[in-house]
Amino acid sequence: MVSNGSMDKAAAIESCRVEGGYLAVVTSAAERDSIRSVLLSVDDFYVYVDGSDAELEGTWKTQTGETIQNVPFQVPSGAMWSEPDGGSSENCIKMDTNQFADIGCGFITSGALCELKLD
Ligand SMILES: [Ca+2]
Ligand SMILES: [Ca+2]
Repeated sequence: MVSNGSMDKAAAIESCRVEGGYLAVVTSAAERDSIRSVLLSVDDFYVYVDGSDAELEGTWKTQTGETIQNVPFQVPSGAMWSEPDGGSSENCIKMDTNQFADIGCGFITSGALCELKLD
C-alpha cells in the first residue's frame, strides 16, 4: 500500500509503522514493474522504498540490516544518466512512475511504499 503525504525517509518509515507495516523492500525488476502497474493510478506516485547504502557506499541494506542483493535501479528510456548516481550524498531509494533511483534521505517525496504485516 502507499502511505500518502509529504515525507522524508524518516517520516516514510514512521508512516509505514503507524499503518501497521514497514517500508517495502523491492528486490527484482519484475517486482518493481508489477508494483508500479498497480500504483500508476495513485496521484503523484513518488515514494520511498526500503534500502540504504549509508553504511557502505554501493551496498544496499534493509532497515533490519539485511543486504539487498539486487536493487532494480532504473532510468527513463532515453535518459542521459544512470542510477545510482549520487554516491555518498544519496543513500536512500525512491520509486516513481518511470524511475527507481538513489536520492538523498532528506528529499521530500509524496509518500512511502509500505508492506503490511500479515499477522
Ligand atoms: Ca549512496
Ligand atoms: Ca540518484
